[in-house]
Formats: sequence, C-alpha cells, structure tokens
Amino acid sequence: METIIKEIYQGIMDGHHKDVEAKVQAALQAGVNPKTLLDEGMIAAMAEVGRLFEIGEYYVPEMLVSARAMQTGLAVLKPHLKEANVKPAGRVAIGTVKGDLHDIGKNLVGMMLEGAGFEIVDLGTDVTPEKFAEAAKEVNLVALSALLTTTMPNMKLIIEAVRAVDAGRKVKVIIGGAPVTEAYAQQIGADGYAPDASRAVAVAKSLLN
Ligand code: B1M
Repeated sequence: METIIKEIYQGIMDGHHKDVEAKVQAALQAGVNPKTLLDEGMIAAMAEVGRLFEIGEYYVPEMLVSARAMQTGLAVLKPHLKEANVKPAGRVAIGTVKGDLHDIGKNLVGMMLEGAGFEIVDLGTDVTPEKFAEAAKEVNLVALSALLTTTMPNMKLIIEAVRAVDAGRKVKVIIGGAPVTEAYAQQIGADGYAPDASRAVAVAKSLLN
C-alpha cells in the first residue's frame, strides 16, 4: 500500500481530521486512484475502528473523532468519486423517529454507514412516518433510531408506512437505539436490529447483499 494511503488510514484511526483532509488532497493531486483511496485508506480504517469498538478498545468518543476525520476526507474525495463513477454500497435514509430529538447515536450510525461506502440521506430528528415513507421511494435501506421508550412505538408506525409504499419489500428497515432490542425488532417486523453503530454497518451490508 502506498505510504500516503497508510497515512490517511492512520489519520482516520487517530481522528486527525485536518491531517486527513490535507493528505486526501495531496493523494488526489499525486494521481492516487480515488476508489483505491476510499477502499484501502478510508473504509478499511473505519472497519478497523468498528472492530476496536466491538472489542472494547475504542469508545464512543474515539469512534466520533474517527468518523469526523472520515467525513472530512470524504468531503474532499466525493467529487472525484462522482467523476470516476464509483457507485455507493447502497442508499440509506436515516432518522430519529417522531417525538424524539436525540441525534448523537443516529449521527454516529450515519457516519459509520457513510464510512462503509453507503450514501446517506439524513432526515434528521422527530421524523414522521410519512416523511420516512416518502424517502423510502429513493433508497434501499431505511434506518430508524429511538432513544425514548415513549417513541419506540413510532418505529412500528414507520415500518407500516414504509411497507405501504413498498409492497415488494425491496426496501429493508433496520432499527436501533438504547431501549431497542432484537426481540422488539422482530415483534414489529423490522428486517434488522443493531445494538451499536459498528454492528449497524454489518447488518446493513448483510441485508443489502
Ligand atoms: Co435524553 N434521555 N431526554 N436528552 N438523554 C435519555 C435517552 C435517558 C435514558 C436519560 C435518563 O433518564 N437516564 C432518558 C430516556 C428514558 C427512557 O425513555 N427510557 C431521556 C429522557 C427522559 C429525555 C427527555 C424526555 C428529558 C426531559 O425533557 N424530561 C428529553 C426528551 C426530548 C425528546 O427527544 N423529545 C431528553 C432530552 C435530551 C437532550 C436534548 C438534553 C439530549 C439530546 C441531545 C442530542 O441528542 N442532540 C439528551 C441526552 C444527551 C441523553 C443521554 C444523556 C445521552 C444520549 C446519547 O447521546 N448517548 C441519554 C442517557 C444515556 O443514554 N445514558 C438520555 C450517546 C449515543 C452515542 O448513544 O444514542 O444510545 P445512543 O446510540 C448508540 C446505540 O443506541 C446505537 O448506536 C449508537 C452508538 O453505538 N444506536 C443505533 C442508536 N441509534 C441506532 C440506530 C441503528 C442501530 C444502532 O440502526 C438504525
């Protein structure tokens, strides 16, 4: 692997967003292939961040600074990926459900998915079933976050609204958030559940494969 790609990988692992931004620019100027840079330097780094989080070596703050470094680098890389016609791994509409304003976990899940090569449509917080259903027409995956026991039931309403516009069930729905469980996901007919941002990536990949 080229030195500069290794440096970008390490910059993301360490959460040095300014450094990553400058190195991505330098790599592109030096003629490094944007797809190679994305796969070997950036997505690989975020996959390792996810692994370290799962084994308890990274915590939420480390994951957040790595995700910010990833996003800073991606902002530089994106126009070049479009020019090179690199397709995303899938399109995801993500949001926190109606009545719920917590967005830190949702943002982290969105950033990790983006880090894994998905294109993200961020619907924000307090998102109605109607808005999710409208967004579902343009994506492969709908991702719901809820942090309150009082807003969890809205996940079921959102799934019903999404299914109503997607009779063939081509669009998958994954759910998560502190009070949400695998059993609850099954009970309300979600396609997948993940307890954290790293595992949300694994579930999204397996559902869209
Ligand atoms: Co709120 N809040 N809050 N709050 N808040 C909790 C959730 C609470 C547990 C605190 C407590 O009482 N101990 C409690 C909920 C109790 C319950 O329902 N069981 C609570 C409450 C009651 C409230 C209010 C009702 C308080 C009030 O006004 N009386 C109010 C509700 C407002 C509303 O939403 N309508 C409220 C408000 C707020 C703030 C605005 C002050 C602020 C939110 C700021 C923001 O998000 N921009 C806030 C905060 C910060 C918290 C705590 C302290 C932290 C939440 C957080 O960001 N965690 C929280 C207590 C706690 O969790 N310890 C609490 C860090 C984040 C990275 O984790 O979001 O769990 P988390 O996301 C994880 C996983 O859950 C998972 O991956 C993430 C990362 O690994 N995940 C997914 C999340 N979404 C996923 C989606 C997936 C997959 C995985 O697939 C799609």
